[in-house]
Amino acid sequence: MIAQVKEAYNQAIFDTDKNAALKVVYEALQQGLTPEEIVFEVIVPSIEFMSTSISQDFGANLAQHFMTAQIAAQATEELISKFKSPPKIIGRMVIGTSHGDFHGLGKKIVIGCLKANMIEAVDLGLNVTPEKFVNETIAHEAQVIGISSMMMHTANGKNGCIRVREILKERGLENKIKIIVGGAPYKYNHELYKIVHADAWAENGIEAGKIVTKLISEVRS
Ligand code: B12
Repeated sequence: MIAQVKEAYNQAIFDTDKNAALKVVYEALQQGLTPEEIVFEVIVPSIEFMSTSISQDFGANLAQHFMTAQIAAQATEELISKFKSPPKIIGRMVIGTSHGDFHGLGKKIVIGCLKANMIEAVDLGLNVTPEKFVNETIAHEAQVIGISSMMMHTANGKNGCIRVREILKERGLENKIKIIVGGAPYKYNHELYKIVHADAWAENGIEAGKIVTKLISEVRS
C-alpha cells in the first residue's frame, strides 16, 4: 500500500496540487498507515525524489520545488502531533534573509526541508540586521544561524554574514553557534562561504537539512 501512497503523493507534488497531496496523506492515515510511516517513508523521500526528477526548466522547477517544501512542512507539522511518542526534535535554527535582501522564496523552501528533518526553524523574515540574527538566536536558544542572500552585496557586504560573525566573536559565542549561508551568490562561488566567515553553505533545501543536522551535533558534542 505504501508504494501506491508514495506514487499518488509524488504525482500530486509534481502537479503542484497541494489539496491533492494533503488528501493522499489523510486517506493514507484512514487506511491505517501510521503518521511516522507517512512522514519518513512518503514525505521525506518525496523531497529527495522531486529534487532529482523535476524539470530543468526554471519556472516549472521553482514551482515544484517550492510546493514540495511547503506541503512537506505543512503535512509534517500536522502529522507530528499524531506521532505515538513525540518525535525527537534534534535542534533549532533561526533563518532570515540578510540585511537589504528581500528575496524570500529560497528561505521558505529551506524551512520546509528543515522541518521534515525534525529541525525547528524560526523564521526571522526578510531584511534582517546582523544584531537581530544574533539576538534572536540567543532568545530562541538555537544552535545554528541560517542566512539567505540572493545578491552579491548582501552576501559579502558588511551588514551580512561577516558582521554576524564579528558579533558572535565579540560576545564569545563562536563555539556555541554555527553559521550556514545559502543563495545564488554561493552557487556561483563555492568558496564564498569561507570569505564571509560562515561555517558552511548549502546549495538547496535538502543539502541544508543534512548539513544543519551535522552542525547541530557539532555544537552539542
Ligand atoms: C524571484 C526574484 C526576485 C523577486 C523576489 C520575490 C521573493 N518574494 O522572493 C523580486 C522581483 C522581488 C526581485 C527583486 C530584486 N532582484 Co531578484 N531575482 C529573483 C530571481 C529571478 C529568482 C530568485 C529565486 O526566488 N530563486 C528560487 C529559489 C528557490 O532559489 P534560491 O533563492 O537560490 O534558494 C535555494 C538555494 O539557494 C538555497 N538557499 C537559499 N537561501 C538559503 C539559506 C540557507 C541558510 C541555506 C543553507 C540555503 C539557502 O536553498 C534554496 C532552495 O533550494 C533571481 C535570479 C536567480 N536565478 O536566482 C533574481 C536575482 C537574485 N535578483 C537580482 C536583482 C538585481 C534584484 C533587484 C535589485 C532588481 C531591481 N533592480 O529592483 C531586486 C532586489 C530587491 C531586494 N532588495 O532584495 C539579481 C541579483 C544580482 C546580484 N549578483 O547581486 C538576480 C540574480 C537576477 C540577475 N541575474 O540579475 N527578485
